[in-house]
Amino acid sequence: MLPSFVVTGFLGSGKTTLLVNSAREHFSGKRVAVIVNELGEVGVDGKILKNAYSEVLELPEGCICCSLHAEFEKAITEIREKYDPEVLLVETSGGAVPFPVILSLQALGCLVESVICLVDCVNFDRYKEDNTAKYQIGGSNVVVLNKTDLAKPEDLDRIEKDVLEIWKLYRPVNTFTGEPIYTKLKIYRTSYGRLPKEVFEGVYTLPELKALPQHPQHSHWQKVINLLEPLDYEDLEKNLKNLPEKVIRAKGIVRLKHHPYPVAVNYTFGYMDIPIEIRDYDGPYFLVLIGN
Ligand SMILES: Nc1nc2c(ncn2[C@@H]2O[C@H](COP(=O)(O)OP(=O)(O)O)[C@@H](O)[C@H]2O)c(=O)[nH]1
Ligand SMILES: [Mg+2]
Repeated sequence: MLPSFVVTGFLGSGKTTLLVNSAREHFSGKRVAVIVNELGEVGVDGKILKNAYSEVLELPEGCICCSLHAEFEKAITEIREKYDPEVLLVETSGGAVPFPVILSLQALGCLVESVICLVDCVNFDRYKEDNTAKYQIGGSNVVVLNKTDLAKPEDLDRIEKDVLEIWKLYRPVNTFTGEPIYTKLKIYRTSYGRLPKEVFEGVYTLPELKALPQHPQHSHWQKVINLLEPLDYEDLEKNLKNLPEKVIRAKGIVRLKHHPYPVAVNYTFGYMDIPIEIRDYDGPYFLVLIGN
């Protein structure tokens, strides 16, 4: 059976960062394939992941837990036939819940080693009431309290308590007996998703799910802005900061004035990160806005 890991978590919580920073290092020397599903017409994460992994399959537009269900299963089969990976990593979109993804993987003969849910400790209080976020926590058996470098230490204990409560309420249960199917949750605290190797050594293998548990309604939208001209960095920052609050996330690949290379832009809940250079990019320039 092909060992696989599902990385889930709310928009901007650090899923791609974890895959680039930590998983890659722990799997060095192994054939690793990555399937990434993003909200957004053109994949930004796919391009960042391709810098780190040789075999990356992108499923843009739509969501692997509902509209792209069949495409996701096709992608698993395709990537296995083409590449014969030793490990499969799946990054779900920030708007997806993990159960249907787990079911598809298990149905196609993958051993789901763990479902890792990233929690954005800086923005948790803003999104913790979101139904999708609750099912993401409930559907995981490893939770990573991420962005601890920016969070207040006193908030971390409270967030951990909240997460555990959500997990107990939203984890899948046996439909007949009502008994929880997952009995253990491991919680880590990290910055930039730097997890210890043990997480990737199959110590948290999930039991098999037999049926699809409840599934929340999705309510995310996205808008793509195509950019024809290079942008002024200060203007870009100012415009992103002035976006309406319903825009949770913005990302894209842009050209900046006075800068030689295209850069990937990342904005989450009012905060813009330092852009990352993508030197060999020659595709279109765009920003995707994602909101509730
Ligand atoms: N300060 C800080 N920033 C982080 C951390 N983890 C991720 N980020 C940043 O948060 C933004 C969103 O991360 P990304 O991995 O793209 O999130 P995803 O949408 O869940 O895949 C990026 O700009 C990351 O550099 C962290 O632990 N600390
Ligand atoms: Mg991502």
